[in-house]
Amino acid sequence: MAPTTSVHPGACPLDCPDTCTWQLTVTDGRAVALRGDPDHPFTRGALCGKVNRYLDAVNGPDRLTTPLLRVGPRGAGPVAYRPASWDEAIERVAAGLRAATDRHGPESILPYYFAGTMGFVQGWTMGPRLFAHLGASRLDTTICTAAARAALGSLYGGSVGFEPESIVDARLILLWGANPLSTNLHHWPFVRQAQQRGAYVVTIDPLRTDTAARSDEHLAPLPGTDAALALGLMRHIRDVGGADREWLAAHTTGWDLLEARLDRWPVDRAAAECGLDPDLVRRLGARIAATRPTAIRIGYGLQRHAGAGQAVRAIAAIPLVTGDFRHPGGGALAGASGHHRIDPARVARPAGMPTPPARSINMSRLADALTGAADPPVTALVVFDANPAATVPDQNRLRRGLTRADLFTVVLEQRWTDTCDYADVVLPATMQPEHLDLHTSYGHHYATLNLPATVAPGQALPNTEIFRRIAAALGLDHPRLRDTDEDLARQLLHGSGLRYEDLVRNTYARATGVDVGTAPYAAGGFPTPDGRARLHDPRLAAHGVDPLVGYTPPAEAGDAELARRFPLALISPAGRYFMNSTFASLPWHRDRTGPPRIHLHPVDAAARGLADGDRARVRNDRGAFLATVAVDDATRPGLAFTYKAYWARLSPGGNTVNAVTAVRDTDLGGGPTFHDTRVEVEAASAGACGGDSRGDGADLPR
Ligand SMILES: Nc1nc2c(c(=O)[nH]1)N[C@H]1C(S)=C(S)[C@@H](COP(=O)(O)OP(=O)(O)OC[C@H]3O[C@@H](n4cnc5c(=O)[nH]c(N)nc54)[C@H](O)[C@@H]3O)O[C@H]1N2
Ligand SMILES: Nc1nc2c(c(=O)[nH]1)N[C@H]1C(S)=C(S)[C@@H](COP(=O)(O)OP(=O)(O)OC[C@H]3O[C@@H](n4cnc5c(=O)[nH]c(N)nc54)[C@H](O)[C@@H]3O)O[C@H]1N2
Ligand SMILES: [Mo]
Repeated sequence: MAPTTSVHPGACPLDCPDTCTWQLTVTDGRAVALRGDPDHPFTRGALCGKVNRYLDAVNGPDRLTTPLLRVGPRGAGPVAYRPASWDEAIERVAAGLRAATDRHGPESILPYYFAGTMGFVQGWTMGPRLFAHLGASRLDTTICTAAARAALGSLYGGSVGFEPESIVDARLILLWGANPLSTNLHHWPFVRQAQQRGAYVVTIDPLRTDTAARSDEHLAPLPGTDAALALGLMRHIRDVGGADREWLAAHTTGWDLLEARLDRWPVDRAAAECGLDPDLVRRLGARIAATRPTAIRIGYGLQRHAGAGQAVRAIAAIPLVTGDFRHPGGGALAGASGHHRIDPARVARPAGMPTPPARSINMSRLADALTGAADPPVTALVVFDANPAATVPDQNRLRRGLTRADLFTVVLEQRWTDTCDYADVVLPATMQPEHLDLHTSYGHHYATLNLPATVAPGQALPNTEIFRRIAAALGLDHPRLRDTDEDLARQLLHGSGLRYEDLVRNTYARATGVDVGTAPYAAGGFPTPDGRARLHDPRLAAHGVDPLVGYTPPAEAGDAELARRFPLALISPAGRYFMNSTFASLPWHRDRTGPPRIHLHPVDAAARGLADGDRARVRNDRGAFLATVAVDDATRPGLAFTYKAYWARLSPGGNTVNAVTAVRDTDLGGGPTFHDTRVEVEAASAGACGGDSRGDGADLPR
């Protein structure tokens, strides 16, 4: 019989601002080819390198295909598990959750989830809905954008900014703490188009990334000092007459106070704080003052520091001072999610479904929550769409929590990960070609519907179906716990102006009230109660934060005392071929990325007698990880870097960079401070890692 082939449009589910629309070719039920949809207005066809190989993940021999119950010791890998039927596995989960509730109440259950899929159906609706109804602890989802969300919520009234496609009209573009060539690839052609029309592009990043190398200018401040730089720039802009006083008066509050503060931030002070030549700061300030429109694309890298909240506020204040929001292509953008009118929280806790009050637990503090700080203790953990054993800070302490004898852990996963090593029950989950989902985007203004196109391998089920079965096994009979995936998608779209039927027909649609190429805040109208942007926000005092835009210095990176013992600041930004820890086990992606490396400036490598290719131990008081030395002048003396999100079980010594990162909150939002870390690096003696080191993952299929 001739093979049958069909093409199915869908959405890339990964945690990336781009949310590509793709076209999946299915032959005889198997996903065989994937390409970008060339007609999508923002993502325009090409997928990124890592997602070109997404089908390696879908069709991989390591897909989980049956529920697994632990019968051996934790940490021993898949050999410690036996296959089970769904009925037996779900019964086991229900029994574990009941036991936790009987002993310490429902708040002893913690769901832990993030953006393994950005789809709201499989991600942030049915799972949170079930746990909210149970009265389990709520998860404060801080691990990624909490500081920016809080900062922008204060300053602009929400995660809003310039219309992403309008950046083609900018005459000056600042890429600030962002590396779009690795992490926001589909915005880059718009930046290039602006550059070809004569825009001047400046990257502000402690590292000379590919993005920095392709910019017209690169400023490399010390990590965690961006707010000081922003204050120095605003001071110079003001001094050369670049403040748009009319616009400031009409559409902001607090300019008088900020202007007084700028008096105390001469460029020389700001530049000294940032480790920059003051003339470079003055030159950039003068350029901003003279160039309309200026677009500032704020990335997430600068957010992973103790002073992240003030950093985002201060940077996002610059276009308020210059009046840039008057113009298409002017303003700042750290995330576009606030423009979308689809709210998963509303669907997670639907009207009419009882949800007992419950405490919140900050996900970035998971190591704390599992090692005694929580009362009642967390005794049942249900993980989905995340791999916390690799991705949260203070890995050694986290691991002590995950191996607690009285902790019952369930992991819903597509493949065996670091976190599965600690599970009592592992449940096989579907991937994007196999389930329904609905996506917005944090980098553009389109929503995308993804319909199932293939059948899942073995017995894998969508998260939603797993939660429906858990609810039934717990005897919960609220009808909202039986909603189908299509019901959930329709509920998400309710009130958004988009119709499910239209998305079934057209896959994607513009999902916000903002037109392409327009300036949504030209005449103010920010989503604050009075429509004004808040340079001064009295509500912040209650959180112990300066109500006025200002500077919070870094915690470890700027600590001279600590620097005596741990002389190198360490940052761990995104690599190109992994997506957080997703793909980190796949052969093609691993080969492209190489082993964990510690990149050292030639001066720092020489001072330690380290050369390219040497095995090194990177350590501080919290732990250590092993890495191969890469001597690299893309960084500056005193600053080391490594890429985030290798798997621990596949890393030499069994630890990742998160063995040295700290549990510590950003000044606003309770976010993590991954990039605000100090370490020492030394030649590694064989096997010396200092953590609870485990195998090299030899039992994983390769
Ligand atoms: N290929 C790929 N793409 C991804 C991801 C991935 O893992 N791989 N992750 C996704 C996720 S979850 C996110 S949140 C985004 C993150 O994407 P980005 O916003 O690009 O964030 P990072 O890669 O953490 O950091 C960006 C840059 O900030 C710099 N940086 C670090 N500290 C500072 C600082 O103090 N000041 C300044 N000015 N710059 C600093 C880093 O050197 C880095 O080059 O990307 C998403 N896209
Ligand atoms: N040192 C350091 N650490 C960091 C960062 C850093 O910059 N430096 N960045 C942080 C950031 S920005 C983020 S966002 C976090 C991300 O950290 P995590 O939220 O842990 O994200 P991933 O590592 O990508 O893990 C997602 C998992 O979800 C699974 N998954 C995907 N889709 C589904 C599904 O439909 N169902 C189920 N059940 N599972 C699914 C994937 O297989 C994958 O294993 O990491 C943080 N960790
Ligand atoms: Mo993230």
